[in-house]
Amino acid sequence: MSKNEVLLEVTEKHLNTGLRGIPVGTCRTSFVTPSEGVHYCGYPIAELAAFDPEDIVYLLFNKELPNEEQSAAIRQDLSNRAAVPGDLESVLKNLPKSGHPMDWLSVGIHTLGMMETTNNWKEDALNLIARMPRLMGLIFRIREGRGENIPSDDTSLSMVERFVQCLDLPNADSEKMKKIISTYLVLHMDHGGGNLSTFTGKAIASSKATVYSAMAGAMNALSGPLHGRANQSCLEFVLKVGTSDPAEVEAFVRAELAANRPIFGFGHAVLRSEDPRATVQFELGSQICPEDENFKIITTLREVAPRVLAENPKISNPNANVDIASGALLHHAGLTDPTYYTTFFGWARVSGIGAQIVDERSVFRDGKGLPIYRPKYIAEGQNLRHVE
Ligand code: NMX
Ligand code: MLT
Repeated sequence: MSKNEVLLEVTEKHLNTGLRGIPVGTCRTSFVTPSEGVHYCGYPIAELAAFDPEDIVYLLFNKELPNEEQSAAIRQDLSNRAAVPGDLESVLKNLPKSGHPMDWLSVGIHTLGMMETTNNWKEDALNLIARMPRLMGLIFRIREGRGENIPSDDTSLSMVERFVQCLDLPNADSEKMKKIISTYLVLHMDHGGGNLSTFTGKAIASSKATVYSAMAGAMNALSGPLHGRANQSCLEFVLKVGTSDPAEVEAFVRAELAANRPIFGFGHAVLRSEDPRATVQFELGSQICPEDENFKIITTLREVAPRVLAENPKISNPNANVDIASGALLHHAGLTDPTYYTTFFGWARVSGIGAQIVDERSVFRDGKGLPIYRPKYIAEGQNLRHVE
């Protein structure tokens, strides 16, 4: 389908395609175009990348950028909501360390919901956003065996500062870390209505399950290697490549394809050019860590892989996606274990999914909210034209 074409008639060829291209609703927070990528409330993502995450939370919930007063107010509001209720730490301390960090994130969100739910969509969504930095910091510290004497949460700090303070990583350049995480959060907050984790979260919420249950389910969707976990796989891949020599990188890419393994960090269901979220991260990397070995490898991959992937006509988009560069930047910031990378994607996405759930549950249909999700499946062999 071309960029502006909207499918008005579903035929057999659209069945069993993962709903690809089939319009199912409207989205007030963001849209994605094949050539220019995601826009939050009409703003192309590259124009927003340098904003603080708090201002983008305001944008997604209010559909306009905040003025100075509104910006101060959203910071204050999120600070007021930041205290984590109950004894979250002791629950996390009893989780199996062998579990993936994304499973911890999902359980952590579910646990927060069991401790306190207001049953007001917006209240719960904003409370969860405000509590994510502490949850993230606790997950890192407890899993790493640094679960004792965790500094208490200084809720007057920004969201990113609260995470960095809780993490308290020895020898890390905390200013660089804050810049990299802040940009990461803004770039990953939302991506239209139909990406798998957002769609899953909204589908769960349509049963009037809580924001917390919906978000825990959304995190499970995000944890798959074809969706959010591609950023983990991508850095593991980069570490395996181990060279920025173009000929060796090309040989590596070809060998992966021959072994039927995906080239992580390339391709997209909707985009048909390089994802601007990747472009922004490459620009950031060339400012802050041009000599970093992993950054050099992804720079070579960005040149080599699209050319090799384009040889296969069934690949709709051979270009770099959002996951190509984020791992190299996080690694440079001192976060060297790739298994944690998708938790940052999840942390960011809680804002976009939360805002979309609030819209679907309490704004659409004059405030009544959408009905429960219930798409139709056709019995195998039945002719679509003869159904109903
Ligand atoms: N490496 C190898 N094969 C690929 C790639 C790739 N990077 N991209 C697409 N293909 C294959 C795909 O598996 C499919 O094969 P088959 O027909 O055998 O099922 C074929 O090309 C056609 O796929 P497309 O229509 O181009 O893409 P689709 O919409 O099905 O999938 C992705 C999109 C993103 C899942 C796919 O491009 C992919 O697997 N990329 C690598 C993993 C990745 O980087 N994922 C992160 C996506 C971004 N995110 O945040 O979620
Ligand atoms: C996302 O950010 O969710 C990914 O790019 C996947 C998608 O949009 O389908």
